[in-house]
Amino acid sequence: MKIDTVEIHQLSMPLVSQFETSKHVERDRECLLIHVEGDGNEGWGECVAQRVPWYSYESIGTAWHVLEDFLVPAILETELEAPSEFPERVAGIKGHPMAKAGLEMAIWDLAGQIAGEPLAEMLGGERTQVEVGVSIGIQEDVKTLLEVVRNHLNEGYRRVKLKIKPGMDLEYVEAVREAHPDLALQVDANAAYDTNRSKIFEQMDQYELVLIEQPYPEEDLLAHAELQARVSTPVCLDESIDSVTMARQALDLDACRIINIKAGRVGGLTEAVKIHDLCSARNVPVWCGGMLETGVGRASNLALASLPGFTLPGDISATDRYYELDVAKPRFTLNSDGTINVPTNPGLGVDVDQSALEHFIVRTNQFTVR
Ligand code: SMG
Ligand code: MG
Repeated sequence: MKIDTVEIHQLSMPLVSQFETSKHVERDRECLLIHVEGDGNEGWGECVAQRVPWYSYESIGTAWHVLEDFLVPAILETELEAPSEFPERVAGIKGHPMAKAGLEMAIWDLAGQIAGEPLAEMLGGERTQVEVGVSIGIQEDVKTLLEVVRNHLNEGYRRVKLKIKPGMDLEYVEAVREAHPDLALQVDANAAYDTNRSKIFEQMDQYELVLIEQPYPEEDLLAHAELQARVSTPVCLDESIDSVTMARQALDLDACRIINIKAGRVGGLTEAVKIHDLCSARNVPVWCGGMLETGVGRASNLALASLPGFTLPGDISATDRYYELDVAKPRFTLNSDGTINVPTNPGLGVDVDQSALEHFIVRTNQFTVR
């Protein structure tokens, strides 16, 4: 496979409703879509870096720079046998996993188009539908949260994740648990707590949560291990796990008993599958995280979540949870059993709608082999 043209589009898309985490409020989703052409075919990828680097150090600006100056030149000049060769090809460029993952996704899509094979199959996926859940941003008060939860349950979601932050945690969790005693419920702190506040998580143990996601800063595996030793609810790591090496260390330390896998956070689908394989070998459940993806990234998440080790519902909601107008077609809808179908067409299995795309483009750059 030889890639002769790469285009990077920066998009800004309005969200149906704002999404508030412990660190940031998102009103418009901004991301990069990457288009590659080669061997008479095309592929699309989504880079999940956000405008503001609150989740990790990457931003749209850093991703644009690293793609333009390093990653795109590295692949325009070479021949790739398979998408899984991409990580080693760019291993000399340190860090920037989201930038790498966006380009790698486009290469996977291209390879799938060339081979006529859906991405799920290429990755070793087995399911045709995956269980999904909804992630709910921090709400102004408990009453509003209960309404939002109720609405999502009425839409058919069967697993709910609540974003929490210090001061907006226990009371919220308690209220939702009281209203829905059997609901699969979990929380995500996005690293907002320090270890002085660990009591909160001990108190949460009584609410039988599926997991507690990333309570402490990502660098602090030991703090997570200390917490895991004191609570029976599984600790799940998100931000801390940026590679299969970190996953192995976290599991060896018993810093978590569940891992949230996001291809964007770990440098791409190739590394994501390695983490899946490691966890499967150790009987550690994994699930697919989300970054408010457009239909392009959503298609990739569904393919990844079809692998057998993804035994917990992913943060992969239906398109209308976030977007009135999306760049990809068809839209993803929720089945009555709380699942979403894994795309079956070649590659990502979605088409990018040019007119929708043009609607959201902020800037574009094109790179071609001369
Ligand atoms: O895609 O439904 C989604 C969002 C899921 O909560 C979600 N993601 O830390 O897991 C996480 C957050 C990070 C992104 S918030 C903009
Ligand atoms: Mg998270």
